Amino acid sequence: MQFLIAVLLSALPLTLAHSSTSTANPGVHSVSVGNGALAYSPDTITAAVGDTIEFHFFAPLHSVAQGNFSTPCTPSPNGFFSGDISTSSGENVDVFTVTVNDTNPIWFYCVIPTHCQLGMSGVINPPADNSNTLAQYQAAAKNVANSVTPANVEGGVLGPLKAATTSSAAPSPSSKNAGSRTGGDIQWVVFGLTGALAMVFGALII
Ligand SMILES: *[C@@H]1O[C@H](CO)[C@@H](O)[C@H](O)[C@H]1NC(C)=O
Ligand SMILES: *[C@@H]1O[C@H](CO)[C@@H](O)[C@H](O)[C@H]1NC(C)=O
Ligand SMILES: [Cu+2]
Repeated sequence: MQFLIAVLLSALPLTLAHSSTSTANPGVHSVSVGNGALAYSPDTITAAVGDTIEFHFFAPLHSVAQGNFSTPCTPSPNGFFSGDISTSSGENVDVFTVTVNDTNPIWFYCVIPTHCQLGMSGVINPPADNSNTLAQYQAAAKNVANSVTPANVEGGVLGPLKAATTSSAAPSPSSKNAGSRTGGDIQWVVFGLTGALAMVFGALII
């Protein structure tokens, strides 16, 4: 019995610590990138601090980079960048997830040549007073000769979304690392819970 309690107590902190990141689900905003058009859908997102934006990439080749309003199709220093995401058909398994840290406007564009000029851009939390608008950004983008690609993939997490029901699935080999990774948390929670339950049943049988 002491052993059983020890097992349960040891599993508990693991479960609590990880459930706060895996199941606490502040606003998650899903954005389609180039799904049948040179556009983000939606292209305007209102997000709270702590919310996450999930960029879902479609064929054939798109990206998302953070930029300044005043310099369309050009990255902002230390802004996020997904890298160029090449997809043979449909939707890529990799999703680029960015966390919103404040409510300042965040402008973003696709770095693939001509895409930003043709209107592939968007904004998170546009100014409430309409001092800067996405329409203005897109109009100015038409006059930009060449889009600029950021030097590094950074500022977000690139990889397949984890489904809570596929705890035994091995991580996809195509999964790439863009700074940090949150994958695997759910597996450990399920593993811990399964182990604890097995101990309980084992103890009952004995
Ligand atoms: C973008 O804006 C930031 C902050 O206002 C500024 O420091 C930076 O120089 C700007 N970058 C470009 C390329 O305009
Ligand atoms: C929020 O902060 C994280 C951690 O520093 C960073 O990776 C991410 O790019 C930031 N989000 C934005 C929109 O700048
Ligand atoms: Cu694009």
